[in-house]
Amino acid sequence: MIRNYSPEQFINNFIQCRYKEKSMQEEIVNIAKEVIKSIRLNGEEALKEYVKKFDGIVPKQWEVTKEERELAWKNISNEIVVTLKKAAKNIKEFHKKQLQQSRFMDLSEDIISGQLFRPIERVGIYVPGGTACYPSTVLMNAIPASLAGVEEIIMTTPARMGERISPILSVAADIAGVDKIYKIGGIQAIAALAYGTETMQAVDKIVGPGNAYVAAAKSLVFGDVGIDMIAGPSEVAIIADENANPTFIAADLIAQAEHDVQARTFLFTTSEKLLSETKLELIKQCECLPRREIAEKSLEFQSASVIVDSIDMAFDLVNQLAPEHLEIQLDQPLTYLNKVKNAGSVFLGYHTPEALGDYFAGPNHVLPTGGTARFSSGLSVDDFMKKTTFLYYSKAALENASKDVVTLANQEKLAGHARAVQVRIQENKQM
Ligand code: HSO
Ligand code: ZN
Repeated sequence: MIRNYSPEQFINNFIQCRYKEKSMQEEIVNIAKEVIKSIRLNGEEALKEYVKKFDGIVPKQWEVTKEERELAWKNISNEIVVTLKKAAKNIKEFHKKQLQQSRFMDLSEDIISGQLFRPIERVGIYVPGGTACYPSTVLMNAIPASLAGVEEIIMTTPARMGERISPILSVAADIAGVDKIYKIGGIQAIAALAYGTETMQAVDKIVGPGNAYVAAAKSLVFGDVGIDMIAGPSEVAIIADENANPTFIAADLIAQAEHDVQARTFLFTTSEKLLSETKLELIKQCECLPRREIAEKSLEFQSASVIVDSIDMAFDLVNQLAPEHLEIQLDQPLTYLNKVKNAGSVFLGYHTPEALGDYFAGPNHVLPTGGTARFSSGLSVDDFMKKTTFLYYSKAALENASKDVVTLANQEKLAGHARAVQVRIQENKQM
């Protein structure tokens, strides 16, 4: 069960060794390199070859047909449809407010400048099949893309027996505004999205989670296309004092731990009593958990509890950790928000479990992991937009700036740059 660390031990074991853990397995990277190169050079033929090799069966056609998408609606319960729609509505409402308008920075007679906001044209969303086949992931990735105005949203996911994709993923894709779904998984999917084939047009950016093979493939195609991030194991950190409820805390730690044996959970508390009660709760609640083995391994090997002298100290450690999720289970939780420097998403108070955000409330669940919240953010509408600056100078404004630009150009020994200004000034003078 979750082990105790002193603050110093915690820093040594969970923060300072952060970079060593991340190096990707060479073997996986080599396989990804080979598959990507082959699909990039030989398109469709190579794609079929690898799908056959890794999945056993090649689907009759890559794209899920309109009829198949319609049929999926009949294969899931009405209850789940209603719930998916409600979640989609909340996610849409939250993300709509992130939309930014193109804007002028300067708008005078002589100088005009500003920024254009434009959607990325084509986006690919990778959705894993297998056990981590989550409709919530479809909503969280596709809704911000659709709100940004992406022209074509393409989802790829592996097909069961080469033919059927999960009907719930298909319905979630319809609700979230996905244009096309392809029955391809793994490295092959990332390669086909990045470079296109005879039957598939390449995309400009690839988002979405995946296993180690997908992660390696995404990092290899990055640069030729954009990617969202390389997600590591999911994490939660909880800050609590003696007023918190150990049953709630244990439940939230387990909700994180059940994701994956590599998932990480952290509890920072000023109260020894709360910690020991939480440990008892963890044992009790794990007993009747379907994914008990996974959760127990995560709690045993990837997790930590730390007794802190003060809540300020807890925030200091959390800011160094930069967790994906942070729960503040304290009275008056809002008053602590300004202490948060590094975290993907924050959950405030006793009645805001992370699970609420994972599925339903509105904020995105695609978040920076492994300390990357120090410099990056969760998925948002911005990830599907580009910013282009623009500038206009009148003759008079250029004349005003000319001396300074020429000085800098000469200093950099770029006479052509200086001339590009001077020819215009001279022309002005002749007129
Ligand atoms: N906690 C995961 C998201 C998720 N949870 C999906 C359940 N389904 C990473 O934020
Ligand atoms: Zn989750």
